[in-house]
Amino acid sequence: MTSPGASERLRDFAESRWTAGVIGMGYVGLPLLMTAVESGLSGIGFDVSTTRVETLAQGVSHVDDVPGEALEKALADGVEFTDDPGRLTEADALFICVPSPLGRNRQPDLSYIEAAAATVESVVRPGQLVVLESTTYPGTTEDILVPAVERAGLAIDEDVYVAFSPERVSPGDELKTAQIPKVVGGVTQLSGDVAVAAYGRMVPSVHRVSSARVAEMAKLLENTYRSVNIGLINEMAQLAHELGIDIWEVIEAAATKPFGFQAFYPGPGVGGHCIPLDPQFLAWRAREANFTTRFIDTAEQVNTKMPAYNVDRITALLNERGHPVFGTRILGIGISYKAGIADDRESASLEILRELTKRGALVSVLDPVVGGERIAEHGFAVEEGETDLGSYALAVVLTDHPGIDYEKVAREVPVVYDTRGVYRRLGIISGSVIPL
Ligand code: SAJ
Repeated sequence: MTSPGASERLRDFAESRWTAGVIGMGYVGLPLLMTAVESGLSGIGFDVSTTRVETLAQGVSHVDDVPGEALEKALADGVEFTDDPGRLTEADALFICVPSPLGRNRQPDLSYIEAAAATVESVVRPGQLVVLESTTYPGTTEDILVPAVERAGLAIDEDVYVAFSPERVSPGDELKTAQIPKVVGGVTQLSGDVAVAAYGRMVPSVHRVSSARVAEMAKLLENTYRSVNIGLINEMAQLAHELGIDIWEVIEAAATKPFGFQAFYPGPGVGGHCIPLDPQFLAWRAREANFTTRFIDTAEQVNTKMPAYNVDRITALLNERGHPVFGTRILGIGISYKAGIADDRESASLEILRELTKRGALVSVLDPVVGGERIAEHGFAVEEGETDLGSYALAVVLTDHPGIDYEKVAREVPVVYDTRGVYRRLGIISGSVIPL
């Protein structure tokens, strides 16, 4: 099969109804596939999990940001889900949206990206665009994806086009993929042109950068910016406590500055599958270049110690009231890693409650978003919140889900340690509430 000319392919991606093949049906890939289909393109969703594929084909979404009705409509519009990699030859563009976690010793684990590259190598054909979206260190697209397509006997720009475009999904955020500008960088100028044409059909604007490496680094800067600023405010919160100052009031005051300040908030620690992990990709790559990323490392140290700091604050609050941790009933409010979603991966809340349990506390959890089944899976007693909460010596707000009766908690539990500033934000005044 000879590859159509580059200008013809550019026009195809810019104007025709082409097929998007998304590899990885997770919290990034499924919304991207939905965006492609909602933009009028055809879509094939591939995942190695047959169960996940079958469930999606039945119109059942496992991704909070993709409601069942959106999936049903996409199915009616012809979207297909498959665990057969061979189907990907039908796609004109392949988007790789697989996990990029940290492995042992917090080293980047590229095994999912390498497996996806192997799949691409087995199916890639002339005329295809191949894009990596998974967050990774600068150079991954050139180091892993380009050799894969070349081993398939195809040449960059003559046969296939290869680029990187970082995912920007913020789970639970009202902004959806179709509304978020995309950064796109090709491994060559022409590959970049083709990728820009393809994404231009799906997102409101495309910010073109000169290479895949720039695009890879831009994503890491975005998330390192968050990690470092969260680390800063977590440290400032500890200092403010030592000085007897309410950090929440300080942040509220600083945030009145209409320029040059973005509020970040202290908390139980940093969870999720991005902020705790992504900066480590940059730190790891920097070490390979004999470069020390002091800010990333310091933020990592502060953020990973926040759970222990909060356990110590809780222990002190109990001690001041004559309660040992051992044998004392504690109510943990919220175990997902951030408000409004059910995802508890890397959740600092869980780390805090596990440590309190290890010290002998009798911990129950109230988290209507995550739900009783998952709470029980973690080994905690489930608190529904309807009964009187007076049997708890202390409650700790770890995830400030909306819809929880925080006033009831403050009325019935003698001490409420608030790591999220939710009582201040809701304007609930109570003598039993102690902010982080
Ligand atoms: N957190 C704080 N204080 C803050 C902000 C966040 O303690 O001021 C904590 C959160 O509770 C959470 C963690 O940090 O445990 C991460 O928070 P996050 O708001 O960054 O949430 P993520 O990881 O789900 O989403 C982020 C995206 N967030 C935003 O841009 C608002 C973005 O960085 C990425 O698009 C996304 O990760 C990703 O997939 O990389």
